[in-house]
Amino acid sequence: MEGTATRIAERVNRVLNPGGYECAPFKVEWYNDIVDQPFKLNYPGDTLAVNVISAPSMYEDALKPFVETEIGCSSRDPLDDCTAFWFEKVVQEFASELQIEVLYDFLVAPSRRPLIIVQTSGHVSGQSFYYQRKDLIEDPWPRDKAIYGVSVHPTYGGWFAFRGVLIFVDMRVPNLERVEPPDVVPTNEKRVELLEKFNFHWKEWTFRDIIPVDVCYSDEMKKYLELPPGPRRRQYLGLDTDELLY
Ligand code: B12
Repeated sequence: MEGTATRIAERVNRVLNPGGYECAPFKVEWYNDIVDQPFKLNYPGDTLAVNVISAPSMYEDALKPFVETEIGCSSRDPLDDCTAFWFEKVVQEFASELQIEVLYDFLVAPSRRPLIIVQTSGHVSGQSFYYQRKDLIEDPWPRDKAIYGVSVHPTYGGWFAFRGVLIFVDMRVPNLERVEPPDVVPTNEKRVELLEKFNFHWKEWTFRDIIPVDVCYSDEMKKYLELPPGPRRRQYLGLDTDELLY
């Protein structure tokens, strides 16, 4: 991997790892080469980007301390506020040297199109393999049925989430070496099982266990994630009625 990009990614990881976040670098062109026109990022192809995920430890290491201290923040979902809080630490880390643009996983254009499709950025960064219907040799679903793709991480299986991409807008890394994501679900049969579980049984969490993992979300974290954003905030404010919220 190119030295500069490695050093930058290591610095980003040093800032983010204590919060349970992990990053990996990629070149914008690796992403732009495969996505359709509306999703392409408007930066030169050899611009450095880093993909950021959260591991299961993010709940204890970042979210809980965050909501206990920063509850006055503005958006509807404390999880998104918490990500913004940690990404801002990265922006500050590089403030005197490099400009960073942040593309959160939850940002959408006025057309509702996501600004970044993180399963693809995760794949090209080598962090997690993105399994799509088009990778299958054969499958059991009707042709016209939309089947969403799902990413699997070699360490966390499905027990992780994408949080966004940081673009180092002035940093060119033409020599960055590409790292392929490990194909941890290599057979057609297992891939069908994975997509079946992700598309039709995702509330049971089972797609996340498609490969054995050492750590998964705690019961408390699962319960938290099952709440819509309003109640998520209320849970931490210790409130139990809607009217107190607004
Ligand atoms: C919109 C959205 C939804 C919608 C629609 C789903 C969809 N995939 O379209 C709905 C509301 C249904 C949904 C539901 C869920 N979602 Co959702 N969703 C998203 C969101 C915001 C955007 C997805 C999107 O619109 N993609 C656009 C389409 C066109 O992309 P695409 O199909 O991948 O096509 C691209 C690729 O094929 C690429 N491409 C082309 N050729 C090649 C070749 C290669 C090799 C590669 C890698 C790529 C590639 O180019 C295409 C675009 O041009 C993402 C976050 C994000 N910002 O990406 C989360 C996301 C996909 N959702 C996620 C999850 C977990 C869920 C739920 C389980 C709910 C939940 N919160 O727990 C459910 C499960 C799905 C279900 N059964 O309903 C996770 C998935 C994590 C993972 N491990 O993959 C994501 C990534 C959120 C996150 N931050 O982690 N979701």
